[in-house]
Amino acid sequence: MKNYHQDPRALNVPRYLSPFFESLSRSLTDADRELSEAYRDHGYVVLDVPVIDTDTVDRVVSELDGRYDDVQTGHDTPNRKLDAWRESEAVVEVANAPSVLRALEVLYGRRAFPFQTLNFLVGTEQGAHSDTVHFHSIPHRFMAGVWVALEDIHPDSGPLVVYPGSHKLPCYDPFDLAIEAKWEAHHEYEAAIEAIVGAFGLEPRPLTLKRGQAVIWEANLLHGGSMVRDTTRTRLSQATHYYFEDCTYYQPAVSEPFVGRLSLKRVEAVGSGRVVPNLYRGRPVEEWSKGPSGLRRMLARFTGGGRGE
Ligand SMILES: O=C(O)CCC(=O)C(=O)O
Repeated sequence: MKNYHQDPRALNVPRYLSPFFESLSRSLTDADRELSEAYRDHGYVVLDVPVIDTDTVDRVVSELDGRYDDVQTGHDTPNRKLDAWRESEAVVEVANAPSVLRALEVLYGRRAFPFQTLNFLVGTEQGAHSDTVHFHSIPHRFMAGVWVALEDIHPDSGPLVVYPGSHKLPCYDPFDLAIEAKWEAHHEYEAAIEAIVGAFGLEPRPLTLKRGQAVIWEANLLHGGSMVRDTTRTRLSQATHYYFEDCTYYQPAVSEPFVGRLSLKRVEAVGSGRVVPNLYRGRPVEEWSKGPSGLRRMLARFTGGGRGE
């Protein structure tokens, strides 16, 4: 017999979202319950204490000096580095900061692990988006972003912005937005989200964090980079994306789940490089795809021929 009131794993739903949150949160400290309620209500929480010590922050900055390689909108010098964790031990330490991993486990009731890092030298001016279009999970919402300030963020440097409460919107995927499920459609995705932000009158909130502070955002929280008003300023920061154990990890931007086209993600844990298996009901997804494909099975059901497949 399941104990919904005591076991956060009795449902495949993150603890902060559980219908049984009241009873599940009785085992939490007051501070952890408040953290969970703020996350549930606003879609993000700022961890007030510096979660990363000064020495580690300095090491990230020096280890990445001169090693940025991508160019972000509006800039002509390299200013972004994807998966620097493969080259920098300090980046791994930031991604695996014990206070962040602990907060994620409190919020979700499952163990989290980082699977991607992005280091920024300057503001990104990235359009508002929800991470659920890039990385989602089955069960849904077991994904979170954490952004750490590696210097005091100046208001003119293009701070990260969040749209409080926007995580309560549907998790829009390309099909919902009537755009093609391909990476090249990203500009159309951003245009659709911009129109939705306007329709609901959602207001961006800039986060001018202090060095070593971190914000955790919910998978579906709209966020982006604000305008860089002073282009001489850096905006040193690290965004790390986290998944949770025992899920299937997929990329909605290039998936058509209803017709069985699920673009699974090959997920490696930052630091160990361990490949984390895509699990569905505790079994590797590959085992489920043996036999008739999801699509054939589904069509068979619709045409009444599902039995005996
Ligand atoms: O740092 C920013 O400006 C945006 C980061 C972001 O959107 C992300 O990492 O998902």
